[in-house]
Amino acid sequence: MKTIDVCLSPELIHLYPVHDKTVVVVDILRATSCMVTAFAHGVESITPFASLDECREMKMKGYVTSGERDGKKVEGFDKGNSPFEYIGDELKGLKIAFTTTNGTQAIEKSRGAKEVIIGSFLNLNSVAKYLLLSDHNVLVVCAGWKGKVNLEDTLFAGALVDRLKDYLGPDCDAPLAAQHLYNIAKHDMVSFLNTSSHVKRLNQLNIHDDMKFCVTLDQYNVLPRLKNGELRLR
Ligand code: 3SL
Repeated sequence: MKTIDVCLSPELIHLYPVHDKTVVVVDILRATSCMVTAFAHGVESITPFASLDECREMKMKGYVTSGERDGKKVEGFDKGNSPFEYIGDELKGLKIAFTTTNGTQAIEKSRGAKEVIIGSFLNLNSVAKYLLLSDHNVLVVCAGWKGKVNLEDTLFAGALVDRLKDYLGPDCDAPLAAQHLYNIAKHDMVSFLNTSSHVKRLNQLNIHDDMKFCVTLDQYNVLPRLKNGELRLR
């Protein structure tokens, strides 16, 4: 049986050999939810950057610059980190350079993996279907918040473990813990997340609707994959 494991923070990734694994990077609030939404609306590619400066320089090469620091759009960038900014035809066929506080850092730390794919509740079914057909063991890398564990990424990991439970066995206790948490929360994730640290942070920025949207299941049938440093659908 193939296995599934969960790395609850990118700071723990050194504990997991990834060279032979499919890594699913998740940052529910809000980086990977934005990426999935952007691809579902026709974006050609997203190049993730850890640093602001590298990302900013891509503007000169014709890229749309997107991202945030501490939840706020970066000054001078074209787009921020709300999924609603990626809905519609405006970005169809365009290339995006993206940098965020945690999500793109988690992608950067996962680069040694056999393959890297992007997960969110919005494309949970596409992720699960792909992993079922893949030959590799799976590691879910939760972006967390500045190295700390968060509830929303852990819930996604639990949802994925739950969907795949008949086909992929847990590799340690983190997938089991995430699955238990998801089963407690699944009937009302919005209320469950209400006291979470990042939802409190986002509420201060008045973006409660983003959170509700980001916990919607199976909204889009897309699977972004990292190839040669950029995310694409093929
Ligand atoms: O850290 C990230 O990658 C962001 O998704 C954080 S925020 O939701 O924009 O605050």
